[in-house]
Amino acid sequence: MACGWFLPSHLLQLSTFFLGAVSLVACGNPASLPPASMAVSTTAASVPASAPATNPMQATPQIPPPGMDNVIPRPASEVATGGTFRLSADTAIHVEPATDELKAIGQYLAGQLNPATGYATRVQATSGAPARGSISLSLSGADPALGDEGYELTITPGQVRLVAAQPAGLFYGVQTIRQLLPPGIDSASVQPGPWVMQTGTITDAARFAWRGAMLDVARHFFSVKDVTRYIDLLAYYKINRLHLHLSDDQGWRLQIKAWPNLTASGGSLEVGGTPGGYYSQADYTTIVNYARSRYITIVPEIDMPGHVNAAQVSYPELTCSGIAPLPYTATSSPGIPLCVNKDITYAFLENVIGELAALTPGPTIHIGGDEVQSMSRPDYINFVKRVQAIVAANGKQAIGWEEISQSELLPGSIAQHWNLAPGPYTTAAQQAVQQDLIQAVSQGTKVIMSPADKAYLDQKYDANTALGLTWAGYINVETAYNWDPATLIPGVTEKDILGVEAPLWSETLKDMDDLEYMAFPRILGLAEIGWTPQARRDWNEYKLRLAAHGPRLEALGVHFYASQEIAWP
Ligand code: TNX
Repeated sequence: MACGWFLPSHLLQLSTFFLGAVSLVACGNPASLPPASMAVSTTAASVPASAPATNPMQATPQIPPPGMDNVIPRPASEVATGGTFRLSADTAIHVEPATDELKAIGQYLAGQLNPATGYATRVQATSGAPARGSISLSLSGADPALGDEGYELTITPGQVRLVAAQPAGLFYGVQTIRQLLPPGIDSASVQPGPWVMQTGTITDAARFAWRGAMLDVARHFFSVKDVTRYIDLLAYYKINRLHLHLSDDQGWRLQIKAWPNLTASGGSLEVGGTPGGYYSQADYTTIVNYARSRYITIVPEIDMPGHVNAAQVSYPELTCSGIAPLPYTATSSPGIPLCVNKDITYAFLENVIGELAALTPGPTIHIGGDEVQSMSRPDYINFVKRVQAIVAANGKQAIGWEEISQSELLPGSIAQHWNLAPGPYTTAAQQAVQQDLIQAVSQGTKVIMSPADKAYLDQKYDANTALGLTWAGYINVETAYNWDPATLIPGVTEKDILGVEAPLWSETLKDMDDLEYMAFPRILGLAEIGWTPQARRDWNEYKLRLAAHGPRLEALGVHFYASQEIAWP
């Protein structure tokens, strides 16, 4: 690529979005509200599962009953045996062995069931056969082929028995148990039941090890409470990575003790000029630990060498001129990168990455690397090399957006594909980046697939979506579901792919309702792409399972987009 820096189409489009919004507001038009007919926001208490809302305009669809065929992501295999198991006030959850970790998984399950059942289901240590009517979670006798995340669930009229080789497998099996119960189980208040499950056996394991979501907390800040709610919802669909985009032009969101202005000054605003916010190191640790209790690894990103205006506002010495830029609260990018030839830049990065690595138990640190304007290719390549070395010196692996594959990558470094899939709309510069990606893959680099025209949750569903952008095209529920990561880029095949990730950029998303509206239901499709064998995925079949999940999302109070592609009950 002859210095292939391009002005990304999303940057051009963002300015248009906000100019449009400003002029509409000036006319008194509530342009930022989603159309009422599309927003589904109900509290758990207002929609009892036994009395789902009906729309007389829609034909009654064929909805599979809660059962073996009702799980998202679809399990690798299931066999129904035609009977039923009934959860009762006498049901106990047995764990074996009774380690703290298994007791915590048992307690988590009890915590998911008790609000809706009204029972006081408790966790017991087991030695010997668990009592009739119980749910048992066990690590003994598991087939090692179940791997790190797989499980086997056997339901008979007398017992629910979940076995896995590792605790994570039990946690994912617990999500399946929740989904095999009627949708009212997800309510925060007592529901009528009965709490019946179909009998049979599910043997299940993940297709990909990396099943991720990304949240941009830099363009708009999201509180610890918001992030932990998102974590809970992601866990329900067996997602196991949450990538936090912690810094960008508009805000720096993580306290760094050696460079306090980053948050004092760089964290104070967000897009639109409203007050921003940041996570103290204690807040960040709260998020990390909460995620860990849901078997989700936090992947922190500090974007560099571009998208750094907030850092440069806080510390002008990070620019080549030494002059502080103005705070940036629009949605494009001022495009001034870190000064790659100054020593202080690397002193800064050693401190930032050092503190971040010490706070992060997960193995990976995301170094951004995207959309760098006004820097030569040799400078960029050299910068990526130096930053990879800093990450490695702190005992971590580096991940970067796919542009980093222009540089020589260390073994263990990971590239995240995001540009449009190759095709008629791919620019020459994007194609050049993809050639570099294919080259890196041929030398052993692993890839996370986040193609913008399929996996980007900030893109509008269709022309009627009030929130979001369109630079990568409209992404309806079908488009978000109907693709296979292993056949998207010639030269990047199943063995090269660590997994998938759905980024949620927040230029246009101000709060949790906005976030949920764009993420749900598309993130369920991404979760299934990451988990389910490709041969078990079919849009026409998935549509029915997704429809049956509508009442679950309602019971959870999720402000999802009730797309007309789906025949919701
Ligand atoms: C591109 S994807 C970006 C982000 C924007 C996003 C908006 C990537 C690596 N960079 O800075 O927020 O598009 O869709």
